[in-house]
Amino acid sequence: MKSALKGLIFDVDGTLAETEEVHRASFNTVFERFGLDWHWSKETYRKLLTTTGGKERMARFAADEKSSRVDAKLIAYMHKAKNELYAGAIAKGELQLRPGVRSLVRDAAIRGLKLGIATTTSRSNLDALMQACFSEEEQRYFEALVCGEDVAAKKPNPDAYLQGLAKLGLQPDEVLAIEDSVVGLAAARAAQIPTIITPGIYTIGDDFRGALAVVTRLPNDIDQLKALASARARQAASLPQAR
Ligand code: XBP
Ligand code: MG
Repeated sequence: MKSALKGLIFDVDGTLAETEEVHRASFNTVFERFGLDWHWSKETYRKLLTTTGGKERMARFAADEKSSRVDAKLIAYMHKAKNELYAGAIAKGELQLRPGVRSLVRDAAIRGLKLGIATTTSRSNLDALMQACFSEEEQRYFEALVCGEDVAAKKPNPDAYLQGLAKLGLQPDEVLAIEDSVVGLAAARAAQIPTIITPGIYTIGDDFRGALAVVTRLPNDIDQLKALASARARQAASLPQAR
């Protein structure tokens, strides 16, 4: 990074928390309730995750299955029902933030960095997760929230990140994106934002070429995050490591 770090933009699903198993279980319950013989195994879901957005994911599956019964109207009903189930499960406290997230967010806020969210999930899902996992004070740290409904095109399109930058009033090289997936990395990179990857249960082993760094666990504070970013930048420029 050439400029001073002034902000962080976080992805949600798979990055703040391992939410995808709750999404998947909610999708499957809804398919049963609507009388479909669909069931998404982990393997199927892993492939479907390359299509971001729950409605888009169902439309892709319907097309793959050549299912004429499933039209846009039914998809919209099922998506609403899926999100209600998801929010209910999250409100019960089924999920926790991934290691490092809370302390990194708190340290960033204390140091005056601006925080944003760029996600392809629905606003109702984000609200449910924020309320369940962050204190009211921590929720207020996030100045810019960009969700699936806010963008014309979801990730890997850069819209969510471009809107996040605009809302924070920052330039791409003043922020770091924190992501867990290849599509998320592509979206952040298309917005010219250097990206730290923390792979999740569905993305371990994926090809994250182009990321600034890939870490199994997010660092607890901004100094460690900056060290990670600059070590990798020095490596990329083939400069000697500072002693
Ligand atoms: C990951 C996604 C989302 C969720 C489902 O979002 O692809 O589509 O799986 O969300 P993120 P909706 O960018 O946070 O990784 O059903 O609300 O669309
Ligand atoms: Mg994600």
